[in-house]
Amino acid sequence: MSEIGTSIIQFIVEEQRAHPNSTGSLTGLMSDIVSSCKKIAHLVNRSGIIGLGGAAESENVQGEVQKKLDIITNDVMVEHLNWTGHLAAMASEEIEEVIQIPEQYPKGKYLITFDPLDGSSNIDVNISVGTIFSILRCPEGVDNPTVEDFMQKGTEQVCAGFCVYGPTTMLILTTGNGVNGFTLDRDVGEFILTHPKMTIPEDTAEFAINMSNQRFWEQPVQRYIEECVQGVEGSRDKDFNMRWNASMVAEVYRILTRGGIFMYPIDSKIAKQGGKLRLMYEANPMSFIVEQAGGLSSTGHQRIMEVQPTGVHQRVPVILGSKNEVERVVSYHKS
Ligand code: P6P
Repeated sequence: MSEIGTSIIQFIVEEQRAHPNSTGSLTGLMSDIVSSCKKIAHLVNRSGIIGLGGAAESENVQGEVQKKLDIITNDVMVEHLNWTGHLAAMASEEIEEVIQIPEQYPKGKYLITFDPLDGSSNIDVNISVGTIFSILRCPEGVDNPTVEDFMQKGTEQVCAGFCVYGPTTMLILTTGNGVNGFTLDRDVGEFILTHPKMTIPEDTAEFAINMSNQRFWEQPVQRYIEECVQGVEGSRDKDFNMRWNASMVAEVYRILTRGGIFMYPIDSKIAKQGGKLRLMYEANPMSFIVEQAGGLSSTGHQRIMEVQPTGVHQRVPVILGSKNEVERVVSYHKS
């Protein structure tokens, strides 16, 4: 089943039917996430009109100045999900501690990690931003999950997705059975299947990296990017194009549609913190999606989904996208 025009709810329900002993809880949770994304799309789209642009007077756990929308979209996610009975706990980029389910609500069997508004520094300059989420199973018999219960490798993810608030609002989803893209039809308020079974071309001539960090990169990344820039005048048999949106959701969506390699590698400036992007709610969900679409996702030294987490806000280097280019960068890290 992947006919264009199917609503996301019908798609999710029909996927659930493929798992006879499913309880419908994951379907319910995904439906609540879809509602959150619709609300966030509305707020992002009208932020300038309703005075939600600009910075809040606060910093998040990362020590980054929060945008008003960072806080508001975090509240949207928490308030749409905490009463549903599908979750045992949540973890958010914007909140240091694990978010417990209030006493008055039932708990469920899943854990969710999310970045409610990734790339929010782009809000005020009208560049695409997004919501990224990852769903894990809560360990059996755990009633009050702690950070330890979230420390599961990316391979344990049950579902991952992101919503990109751009010229169109699109929700990209995987439950381990391929990647499907849904476009928000604002006239009816439904996400409609428009990009069934998305796959990433194995080759590409387009790289995405923040070139201003070049002097801080390690040698394998220096070599790879230098070869891309040299093109046919160097050792590569083609010229390359470059993109950098400073918004991971925009980069990953582009790669899903036409291939590419996205890199936020370790560099001497951020080596102490282990990288820039966060494992649990950026790198792992995006890696699940990229791998399900036929791409690869590596730290340069290992598959990102094999990294054993040690903290909810842990950072990792990220090299993801078209299989043959990621393999080339990984080989440079080996030699
Ligand atoms: P820089 C956004 O803040 C983000 O987490 C990713 O979405 C994006 O790819 C990266 O950071 C941008 O980082 O250093 O270019 O601002």
